[in-house]
This record gives sequence, C-alpha cells and structure tokens, in this order.
Amino acid sequence: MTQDELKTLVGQAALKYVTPDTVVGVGTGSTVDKFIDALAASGIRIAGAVSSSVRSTERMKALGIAVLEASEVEALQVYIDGADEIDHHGHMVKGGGAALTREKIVADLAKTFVCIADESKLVDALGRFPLPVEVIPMAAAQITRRFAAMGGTARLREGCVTDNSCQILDVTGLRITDPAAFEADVNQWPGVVTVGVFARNKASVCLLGTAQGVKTLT
Ligand code: ABF
Repeated sequence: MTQDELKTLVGQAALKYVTPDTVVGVGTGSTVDKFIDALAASGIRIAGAVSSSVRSTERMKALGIAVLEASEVEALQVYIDGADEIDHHGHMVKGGGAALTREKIVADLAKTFVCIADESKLVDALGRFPLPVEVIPMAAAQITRRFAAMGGTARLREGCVTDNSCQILDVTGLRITDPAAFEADVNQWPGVVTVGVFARNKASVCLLGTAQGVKTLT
C-alpha cells in the first residue's frame, strides 16, 4: 500500500473515536486531511470541531463542518492529529506543518489524544526528523546559539510565517533521549513559543497504518 493509502486507512479508523453530537479537536497535516474527509463523508453528526490551523479550518468549512473557537469549549472528548515522528511511548515530534502551537493548545483541551500516522512515522528515539520550534523572530539567533551549544543545527524555515505570525526553526543533529525533560527545558528558553516535542501531553492512542492494516498502539 502507498503512504497515501495508509493515511486514508488511519483517517478512516479514527472515526471510531468520534462521539456523535460532541465537539471534536482536529489537528493538521495530510493524514488529518484524510480524517476530515472521512468525517465529512461518514454522516456522523458532530456539534462542531475545534481546529489547530487555518489549513484544517478551511478544509472543514468547505466540507460543511462547523468550526468553533477553542475559547468556546471547556473540554473535548478527543483530539485527532498526525505526527512527524512517534516513539513507542506515544511521545511525538510535530510541527512539520507549522501548526504545532495551536495543536498543543487544542490537544490540551482533550481527554484523549489519538495520533494517526503511517508506519514510517514510528521511531525508537525522537530526533531523526528536524525538530520544529516556533519562535518569536527577535529571539531566533539566540535560540540558534543555544541549540548549537547542545550539538544541534537550527535552520530558519524560509518563507514560513505561522498562523501566530512567528517563525519556525528546524533543528537537526539532536538525539532526544528524554523527551519530557527536553520539552520542559526548551519550552522555557526566552522567545520559544512552542517546541515540537509532544511528551508532557503525549498520544493516548496511536493508530498506525501498516501494510497489514491498522495497528492500535497504546
Ligand atoms: C501535524 O501533522 C504536524 O504536527 C505534523 O507535522 C503533521 C504530519 O503531517 P502529515 O500527516 O502530512 O505527515 O500534526
């Protein structure tokens, strides 16, 4: 099966975590696009969706799914999102789609975080994918120096302005052996808006698309 077919498989599989007449948290990326399309076609009636990006908002509105502001809800049953990497504990690297800040905000509202991914995203240790970090532009140079001091190479993502009018640094050369500690450390660097490690709020469930079908990792 192609990667696109695997994404379709897990996008469809995520429907079983959607409770009718509730508000659903929706992530960002091509795998989430498959979930959005499956949700729209499923006929499941939901009260609406809280979106993590302009990209997902536009797709859902075009398909007739009502989009609510995060401030309009107090909690969500479920948040469905993709990842760039996920390890065997549910820790993730996210942000390839530049939506990591709003993804963390919406994920924080949810009782259950369902990660949908094709098998290429499963890794033993995070860090092979260039780590996205959303930063305030004036702090980019100093944050780059901080990553260099730990052996990382931070590159500005050219032409990228996030939905929050910030910049993204993509950091290579890191081996993130303790994701929770790394996330807590980098998060408090001045000028860091969001680091693309999701460990404090990791995936509750991962639906992994494989040639043998969908594997449910918890
Ligand atoms: C989003 O999903 C991003 O955090 C992550 O980069 C992306 C993965 O994209 P795709 O599903 O297109 O591989 O949540």
